[in-house]
Order: sequence, then structure tokens, then C-alpha cells
Amino acid sequence: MPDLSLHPQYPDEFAARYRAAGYWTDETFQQFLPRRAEQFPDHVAVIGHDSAGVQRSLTYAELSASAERIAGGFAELGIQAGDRVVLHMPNIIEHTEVLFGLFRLGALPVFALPAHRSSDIAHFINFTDAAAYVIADRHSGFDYREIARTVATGRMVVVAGEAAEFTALTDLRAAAPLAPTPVNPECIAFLQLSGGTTGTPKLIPRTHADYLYSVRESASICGITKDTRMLVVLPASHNFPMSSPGILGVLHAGGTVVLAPDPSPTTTFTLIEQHRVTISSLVPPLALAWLSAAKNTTRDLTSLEVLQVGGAKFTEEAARRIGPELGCTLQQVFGMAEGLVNYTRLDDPTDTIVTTQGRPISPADEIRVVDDNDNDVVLGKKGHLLTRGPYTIRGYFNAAEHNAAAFTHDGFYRTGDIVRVTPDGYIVVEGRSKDQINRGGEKIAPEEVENHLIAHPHVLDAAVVSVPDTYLGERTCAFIVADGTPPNPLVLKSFLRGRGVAGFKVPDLIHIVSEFPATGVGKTSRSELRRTLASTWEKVT
Ligand code: J2J
Repeated sequence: MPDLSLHPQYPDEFAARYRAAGYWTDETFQQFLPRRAEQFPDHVAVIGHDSAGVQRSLTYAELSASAERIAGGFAELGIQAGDRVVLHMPNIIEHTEVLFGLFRLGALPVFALPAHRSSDIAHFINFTDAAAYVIADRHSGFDYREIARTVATGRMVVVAGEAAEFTALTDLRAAAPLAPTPVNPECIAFLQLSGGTTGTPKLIPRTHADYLYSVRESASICGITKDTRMLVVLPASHNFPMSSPGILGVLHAGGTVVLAPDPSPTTTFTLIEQHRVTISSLVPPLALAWLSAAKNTTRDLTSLEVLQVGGAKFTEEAARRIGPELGCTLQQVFGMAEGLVNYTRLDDPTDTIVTTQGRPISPADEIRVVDDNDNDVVLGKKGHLLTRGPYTIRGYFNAAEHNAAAFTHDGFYRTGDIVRVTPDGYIVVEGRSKDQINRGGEKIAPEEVENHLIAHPHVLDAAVVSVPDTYLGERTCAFIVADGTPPNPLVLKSFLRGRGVAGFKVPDLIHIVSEFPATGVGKTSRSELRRTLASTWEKVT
């Protein structure tokens, strides 16, 4: 079993300060739901489709009882507190039940996204030495059990829906409720995924105390109460819909979570009307899709009070349209699974809301904007954003070498974002210095995709770059130097899918070139090469 302390901790002096200020409390995710179930027993906690496509709802008392039984079921399978469990489910009601079942047991969910395929899942299972893999049977035409068959051998596999040769989630529900071993609030509660800049995605260890602080404050900043009805359109396991304020912020306040089984305006607008939804969170391309669909809809969207948009830069032009065209307040959210989250406040002037990405959650969030040599720039000038604070990690899980580059010696996280800060402390995202592509909010590490491309016998070298796109903001383009016969781009794409690469990581465009421009040697030159190729893109199309 990997040593769970294999990541830099908060230094004692900082932990003491965060405790003394009341940011970190004793509450854990193990107690979270039972406590809310005592406060709001008959209030509806979650509404969603189940794996069979039937819409169901659970009160707080029912959700908590279900989580208890599922925790007992996992324990009977031999899963213990501290074990890692890869949770790979779409937005179905079982996602919430399993999440809280694992929390109750004290096991650590590893949050895979529904679009992940066998290549990512194999890495999550092996790197965390996961004891179990929990999936839906099928969703959106994909059979998740196929991944279990290829990469989860030797692990417990639990399936919501038809289990085939695996263990059915319904069997876990038959277990006796569990008397759990209490967990320490300052220990890891789960592993989130980083957008990634390297060959393999990094895992983000978040503690009960740090994450619950961000959840409580987010709920308060976003005006969440027991009357809130939040539509979860983005994948439930992603940090944004999970915690900013997301599912956890709504459940913290006794509100109702409505899970959308797919993000289409047809489905989501129907759910808004049906459940009188008050708030939702989207990435920019989905916000554009809502704006366009709202022009002709017959659905009643008047219950919607707040629309949060984040995950990628939202253009000012589109931001200005949200209020007038959707009849709600826009809230920009600039966050990261590593920690720091910024919000425009609901009562900010319109100009602030449409031209900035918000300000930090906490007065204890330390923000530095620096030049290439880590010197602070003059306020208002562009630079690299560094941050440290009560809910920002001090290091990735089991990644000492990468941590040395991704954090300063005094514990600031190098976000890789280029920003400027306005005189009143709001952050404007101006660009990025990290090797990452942000495809409409979905993050892609070029190096990871290049490694898969190079595995093809007719690919000598590959460089994956971002190219502008009006709808997604950015798309991916792979430049390929062929080894012998140039491979057909369509064949290459299906080669990647065959290797279990997630669909959003498969390059949108593939260009075969005879050679790459010379940019020197070494790792930095790889980033330079990508920049040079990105700038040649307009010439090649
Ligand atoms: C520009 N870039 C943004 C924004 C994130 C809330 C909201 C989003 C995330 C998220 C999250 C951006 N404008 N409004 O975890 O809790 C880019 C930045 C950032 C990276 C983090 C949350 N909002 N970004 O997107 O871990 O580059 O988290 O560093 O997926 O997304 O990505 P991720």
C-alpha cells in the first residue's frame, strides 16, 4: 500500500494558524452527511436518474441511510478506511450514494471523469494501488465494464446496474450498517485529478479540514441555503461542480442537488423547469450553447437566479449576454483542483462580473504575481500566479520530483496561469505558461498525448499544441513527423482510442510535417517547439 504521507504536509505553524482562525475545524466527511440528515431529515437532498435511467429522489435521511449500508457493503468486501477506490461514474444518483458510502467508511475516492478511458484508469488504479473500482454498467453508449475487464484485474469491481461477472452495487446495500472508525480531519479525504502538464496526470491529496473550509465559504459566498436547487451539468466528480460550491456546498446548507444525465440544453432546460432550479455551473462552451438554445426555448427558466461559469476563460462579450438573455446573475469562477478558488461576488457591479475572474475565497489566500525570476511584478502588471493558503495543497501525491518544480521552496503553488490583479484585488486571467491545453474547460497535457502518438510504428516524433477555436476557446492539433509512410490521420485517431485514450485528448487536427524546426535540446525546448508550431498553424491551414 502506498504511504499516504507521501506528499508534503502543511507546516505546523500554518496548520496551527488555520486552526486558530477557525478555518480548519474538526468536521470530517464521515460526519458530514449524518449531521445534515439530523438537521434536514425529510428535505430532498438529491434528484437524479439511476443507472437504469429512472428518475429518483432521496431525502437527507434516505441518502444517509443508503450511504451507511453501502459503507457496510464495502467493508464486507474487505475495503477498509484509508483504501483508495477509483470512482468512475457519470451523473447518476448512485454517484452521490457511493461517494458518501466511501466517506462514511473512511475510504478515499479517486475521482475519475466519465470521459476517462482505460489508459487513465489503469494509471489511477496502479498509482494509488486502489482496492476497488466503482462504475456504472453503461452510459452514453459506453460500457464501463469493458475497462474493468482490461485494467482492473485483481481489484474489487462494483457496478451500478447490470454487474455481469462483477459485484452489484445493490448487493452492497444488503449489508448491515457500519460502525465506522473515526478519521482524522487533517488527513487526506480523497484524491482529485490535476489537469496535468506531464506524461501522467498528477493526483491531488485534499484533507477533510481544508476542503470543508472551502466548501463552507463557497456556499456562503454563493448564497446557498436550504431553498437552493442546483443543477449539476458538469461531471459530478470534477472539482468545480463538487465543491465550488457544487454538490457539497448545497448539501452543506441543506439544499437540493439535481443531477443532469447529459449536458444538452434539451435535457437541462427541462430539468430547470421541472425542479425550479435556482443555480447551475457551466464551462464557457456550454454557457454559449445555453445562450443560443434559450432564444427558442418554450421551457420556463425564470427560477434560475445564478449561473456560474468557469474552468476556462469566458469572453467579456459572452459574459455580457448572460444577464439579459438568461435573466440571471453571472458569477465567474476561476478555480483549480489544487486549491485556490476565486469568485465574482453576486452583488459586484456588472463591469467587475464581466471583466474579471473574481477574487479569492479567503482572506488567508496568499496571492503573488511574479516575473520569470520569481520577483513580484508591479500591481496591475501581468505575471505568473503563485498561491498559498488554507485550502491549497503543498504538494501532489507521491510526486517528489514534480513537486520541486510545481511549488516554490516556501510552499507557493505555481498555478501556471498568467494573470493580473486589479486595484481592488480581482484577478484577470490573461493566459498560461504551463504546458497544458484547455479545451473548453477540459485539460490536456500535450506530453501525455505525444507519448501515445509516438507509440505508433509510423510516427517518428509528435508535438501537440493548442489552436484557437471560436466555440471551445482552444482545440488540439498534433504535428507529426512520419517514420516512413505518413500515417493516415483517421487511422492515428482510432489508434489512440484503441490505446484507451479519452476522447477529449484525441487531437482534433493532425498535420504531417517533414521535420520540426530546430529549437535546441532538452525539456524547455519541447515547450518552445510547441510554441513555434502553434504559431505556424495559420500558415498550414
Ligand atoms: C480562465 N481559466 C480558468 C477561468 C479555471 C472551480 C472552477 C474551475 C475549476 C477548474 C475548479 C478559469 N478562467 N474562470 O477546480 O473549483 C483554468 C486555469 C486553472 C485550471 C484549473 C473549481 N477557471 N481555469 O477548472 O483543476 O488554468 O479546475 O489553473 O480543472 O483551469 O483546472 P481544474
